[in-house]
Amino acid sequence: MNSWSLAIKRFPFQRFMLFVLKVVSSLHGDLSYSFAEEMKRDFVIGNIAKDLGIDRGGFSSRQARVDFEGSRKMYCDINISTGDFTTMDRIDRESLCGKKPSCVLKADLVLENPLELHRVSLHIQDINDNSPQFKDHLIEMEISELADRGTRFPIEQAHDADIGQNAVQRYILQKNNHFILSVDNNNVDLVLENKLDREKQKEMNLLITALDGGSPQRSGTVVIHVTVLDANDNAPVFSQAVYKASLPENCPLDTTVIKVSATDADEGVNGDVTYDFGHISDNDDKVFCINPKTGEIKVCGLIDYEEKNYFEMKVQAKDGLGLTSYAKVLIDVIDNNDNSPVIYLKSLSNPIPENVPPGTEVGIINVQDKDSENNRQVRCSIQQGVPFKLVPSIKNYYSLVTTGQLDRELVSDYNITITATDEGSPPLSSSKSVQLSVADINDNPPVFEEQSYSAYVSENNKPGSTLCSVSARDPDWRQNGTVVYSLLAGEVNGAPVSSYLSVNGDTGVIHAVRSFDYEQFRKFKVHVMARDNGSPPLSSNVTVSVFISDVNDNSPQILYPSPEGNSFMTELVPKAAHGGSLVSKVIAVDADSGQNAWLSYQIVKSTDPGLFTIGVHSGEIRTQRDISESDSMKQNLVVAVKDNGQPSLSATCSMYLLISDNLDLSYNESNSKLTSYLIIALVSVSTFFLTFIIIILGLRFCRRRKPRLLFDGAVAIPSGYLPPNYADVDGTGTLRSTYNYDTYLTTGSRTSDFKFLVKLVLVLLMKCFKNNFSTFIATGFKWCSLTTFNTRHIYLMEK
Ligand SMILES: *[C@@H]1O[C@H](CO)[C@@H](O)[C@H](O)[C@H]1NC(C)=O
Ligand SMILES: *[C@@H]1O[C@H](CO)[C@@H](O)[C@H](O)[C@H]1NC(C)=O
Ligand SMILES: *[C@@H]1O[C@H](CO)[C@@H](O)[C@H](O)[C@H]1NC(C)=O
Ligand SMILES: *[C@@H]1O[C@H](CO)[C@@H](O)[C@H](O)[C@H]1NC(C)=O
Ligand SMILES: CC(=O)N[C@H]1CO[C@H](CO)[C@@H](O)[C@@H]1O
Repeated sequence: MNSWSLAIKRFPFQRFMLFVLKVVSSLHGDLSYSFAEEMKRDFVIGNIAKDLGIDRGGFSSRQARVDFEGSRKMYCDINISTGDFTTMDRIDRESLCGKKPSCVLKADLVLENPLELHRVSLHIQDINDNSPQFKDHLIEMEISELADRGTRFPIEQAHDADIGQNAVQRYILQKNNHFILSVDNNNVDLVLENKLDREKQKEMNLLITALDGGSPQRSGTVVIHVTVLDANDNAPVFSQAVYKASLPENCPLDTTVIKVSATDADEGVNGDVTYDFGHISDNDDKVFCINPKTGEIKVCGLIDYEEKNYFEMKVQAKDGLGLTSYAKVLIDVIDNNDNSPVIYLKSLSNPIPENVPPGTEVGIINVQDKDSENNRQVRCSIQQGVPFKLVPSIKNYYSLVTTGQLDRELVSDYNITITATDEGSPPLSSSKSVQLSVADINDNPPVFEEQSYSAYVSENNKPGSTLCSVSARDPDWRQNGTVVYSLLAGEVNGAPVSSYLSVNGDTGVIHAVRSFDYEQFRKFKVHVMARDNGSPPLSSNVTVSVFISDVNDNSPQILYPSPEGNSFMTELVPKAAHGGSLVSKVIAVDADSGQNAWLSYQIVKSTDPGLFTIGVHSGEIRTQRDISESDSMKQNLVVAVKDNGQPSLSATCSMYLLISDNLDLSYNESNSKLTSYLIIALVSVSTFFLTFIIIILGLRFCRRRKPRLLFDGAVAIPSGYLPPNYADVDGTGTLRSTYNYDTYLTTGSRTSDFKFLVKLVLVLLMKCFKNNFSTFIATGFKWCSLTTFNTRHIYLMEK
């Protein structure tokens, strides 16, 4: 009863009922027992003795035993003493029968004494003692991300040793995004419902649970590890659609401009991005390089803002299998002040006439700078100290204009340095030299080097001799400055100047055309003109004064006594004359002047050398001692008159002296006759001339105040008294101050002015009539000399 209660305890009620039914059915004939597998040892299946209706004592005596057919293994045994049929070991249905739906163990119950044989069937019932089981716990599976929807991936089924309801009944797939499970007959498939994307999820674990129908239910799981295989389904993607960079020009090679980068979601070769330029012009290609691996864009060539200030390029990113994408790279080049301004001379009036008014435009200058912005702002200037300036004109044009009057004669060439400086930092500058010459205008007349010229020439010069030279300068250019000299027309003493002088037109040398005679005129003036060859010509003139200097070319001329030396000229000397008495006088003149006319008198020969002397300069002959009885009545003197010239010239005359007792003026009949004629003539003429002279003197004195006449006494002696060649050339000329010009003239006595006047009148007469009336003159003088002379000097001084 214990075993029943045990059985009741171990098995659910239904089983128990089934068990009971089986036992009951075996009551008739063979014994049949049914019990669950996995009962533990000594589980009492039933009491055979009881079922066979044999008492317990009888049972043991009959040697009851159990034989299992064909098997050496004893699954069950009989307690002889009790008749209980018990399990000898645990019975596993699955190992005995596998998947067979019914599992029956057959045994023979043998009783001896009498031998009795009973068949015993042991029905072993399945219990859910096995879980569904997959072959592996983890299934690795690789699926391309390109796999289409609906693709099936078979999974090996789970195995459950149990049978029937206890075997695998269904499968459950853990919830996921991509797969569902399809169980169809004996196939379990994973079906791809949503496409895979490696880039989103590159692997996943799917848990499949297999469930049996037992109670309690048992399950088994498997994990399917799905690795999503990459397909090159992603193009590289740039981090920016447009890359912008700026770059100073002239930057060194290998400067990194910018780095582009693209990523590719793919893996391995599919994700290996290489960079290159997309479409790019050949020129830009030389300027930039791209590192295919890193995407760094570097400078490989010369960046010149002036050539190109903006680059636009495409860069390409390509993965291993050739998917590409593009981005733009914009590079701004920043200007550097690397270009100096350039100065162009657009036009230049060269040469410029010197008479252009200030403000005249002479040139146009254009300045260019290839840089930009401030770097191309250019300021222009020219150096100080030139009469030019730059006037900004439109845009970057400048006019070069004059600021003042130009004068070729001062500055004929200008080097104008134009400097252009831009406003970059540091600023660059350049300069250009413009050479400008000033063209001549005939704006300067010739100018003589001296205000006036004087030429000194000795008289009796040779015709053609050089007197002097004039020279004028004209600073103008070429013919405008070429000076030609000429004489201005004029007259000298009534003759044209050209008959006196000539001037060499080229050299300005003045030649005498003829020989001059000091005694004729002492000086004259001519005007020389210097004229240039310009058109119209300019000229100026200068005065050339020619001074003729005296040469001792005139011998003294003895007026008294007459050089002929006839007896008429005999002087009477009273015997009573004391020593020192004036006896006579030698009168001589010299047409020269100055020293050349300074006369000295000398007695070179005399009858009685001790008796007479002569005043060296006065020419007065005086007795040296009282005349004595012994002296000869007739005395002859030879007087030499010398001038002071170098060499000196001289003349001689003889004087006859007669010493007489009474000095009566007894004349020959003819003499007295002549004397009376003379007296009549003198009286009448002198009256007339006195008036005339007074009138002339008055006129001259008033009009010119020259010559000044110095006189003492009542009588004026005009220069007209002198021989004609003593006269001034024009009566007004000037003499050199050193040229002391005086005339020594010995005249009559202090007391007989009238007589002197008469003598003068005689000379005047002679001059007037130009009559060589020598006898007349001689007689006149003779008459005059009869009176006693006192020495009187008349100085005729002219300034
Ligand atoms: C101008 O420059 C040239 C050469 O550059 C030189 O020969 C000439 O003498 C200069 N002239 C002046 C006026 O400076
Ligand atoms: C001389 O001056 C004139 C104007 O007065 C000018 O036309 C001419 O060209 C000048 N001659 C020379 C050689 O410079
Ligand atoms: C000579 O020059 C002066 C001034 O220098 C001038 O007054 C005069 O008219 C000129 N004479 C001639 C003939 O040119
Ligand atoms: C008068 O003159 C003549 C000759 O001229 C002369 O021979 C004569 O002696 C003179 N008589 C007197 C008195 O001098
Ligand atoms: C051999 C054997 O197991 N005998 C047993 C039979 O039953 C009695 C009573 O329960 C036992 O005492 C024996 O040992």
